[in-house]
Amino acid sequence: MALLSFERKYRTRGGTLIGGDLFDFWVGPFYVGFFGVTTAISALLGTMLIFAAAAEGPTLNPWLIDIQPPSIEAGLSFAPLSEGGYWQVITICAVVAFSSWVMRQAEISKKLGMNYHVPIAFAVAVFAYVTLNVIRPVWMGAWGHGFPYGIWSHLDWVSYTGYNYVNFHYNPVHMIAITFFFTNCLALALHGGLVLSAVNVGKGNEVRSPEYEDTYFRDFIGYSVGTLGIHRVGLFLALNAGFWSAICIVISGTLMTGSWVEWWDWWRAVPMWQGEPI
Ligand code: UQ2
Repeated sequence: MALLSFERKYRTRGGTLIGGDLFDFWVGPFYVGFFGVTTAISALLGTMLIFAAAAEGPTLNPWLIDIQPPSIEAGLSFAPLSEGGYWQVITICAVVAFSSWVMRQAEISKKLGMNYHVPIAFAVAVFAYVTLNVIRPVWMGAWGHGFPYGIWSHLDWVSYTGYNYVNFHYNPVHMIAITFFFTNCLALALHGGLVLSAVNVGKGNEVRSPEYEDTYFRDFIGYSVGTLGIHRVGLFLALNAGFWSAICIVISGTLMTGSWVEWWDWWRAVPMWQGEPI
């Protein structure tokens, strides 16, 4: 079906999650919907608060703007705007905007009779953000444990937080997360390379069909995961990368305090190594 006739057929009202017909319309190419409105309001308000907070700071240089959370001493209380309160309201706006965006994806999926892979995937990214700036700070008893909103300052936070646990690369869940990120790169490089090699064959040559892609990998490594399968592998790897990233930071400073290097001392305590020397 040509795109224009497809849109005439399926871009019709009905099937919303919330709000009935109220926001069930399009502005140009964009679907509005209840969650489009909540996204727009919270994203706009959050962005304006970033500008307001930045205007109170020492610089408007975009690289150097830094909006810090409240001090650790302020605990989980509401802080005055200039002492971390901006950060708190911006964080609320961000959580509402990101969650609204998830629901907007879900509503569009539902209207189109599709499954919910896209909102579920984006929800994992939102979960990673919420873990860093809500779940872990609340678990540790202070908003001051969240990361600051600034291009350079958030990098400083990552470095500082890593060194707080001596060497963050010794965190086994961090290792798992990184392994998923790297494997995800391998899978997308294989997939992107394979598809382009089959389709982008140059003028005068016949585009190869998916059987050629399967055959390439059967000839190469004796196995093809298949054209649907590679997308399942890709989504699995991507979601796990985000998920284990969230887990590796939320256990640091909560379940595991101290040093990730010394955490491995459990290995020296394994009974297997405790026998008498012969
Ligand atoms: C494949 C296939 C594709 C692909 C790729 C493969 C025809 C177009 C990349 C090969 C992938 C394999 C063997 C699995 C890789 C697994 C990991 C964990 C990296 O068979 O079907 O479709 O794009």
